[in-house]
Amino acid sequence: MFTRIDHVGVAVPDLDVAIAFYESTFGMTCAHVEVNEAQGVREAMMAVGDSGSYVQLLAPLRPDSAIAKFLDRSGPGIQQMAYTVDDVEAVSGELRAKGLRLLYESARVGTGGSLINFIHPKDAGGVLVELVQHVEAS
Ligand code: V0V
Repeated sequence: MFTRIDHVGVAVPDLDVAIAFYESTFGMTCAHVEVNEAQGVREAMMAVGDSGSYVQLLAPLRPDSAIAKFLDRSGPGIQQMAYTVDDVEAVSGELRAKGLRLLYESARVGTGGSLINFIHPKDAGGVLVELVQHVEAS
């Protein structure tokens, strides 16, 4: 169902401060920065060596965004676990058939044009699980 861990998402109040911390403290490289208006985030993908694994730093664009709410409730920290899938609609359908709630009826646009959906944290042991289907740039 899942092919690998895609990234771990960490909520941060200030993206530039967090990027600088991850670079100078952990020696990670910032591979990509993007604003996703629909998700209400400014985010950075921090590469963990050459492993292909990433930490995704997520800062809120607006007070009513998912990340702002998370920061208000829990403070900075791990907000989500993301898995790569080959076909997000197919995997979402399989999970719905198992009784889990997916947050979106159909996948939405995520980092780098990927297609994403989320499993409600209450249906996944208290973890917000993101499904990520990478889409080749045409
Ligand atoms: C809320 N809860 C969580 C949680 N957020 N538990 C674990 N991890 C989280 N991140 C718990 C919360 O404590 C409540 O538990 C319960 O779920 C219901 O809370 P709620 O009041 O309905 O919470 P809201 O309004 O904060 O909404 C939670 C959801 C929201 C998950 C529905 O955050 C959401 O829509 N997330 C999906 C979108 C997202 O996260 N976007 C930002 C990343 P109690 O108190 O009832 O026990 S964007 C991204 O990842 C991109 C672009 C990408 O990767 O490409």
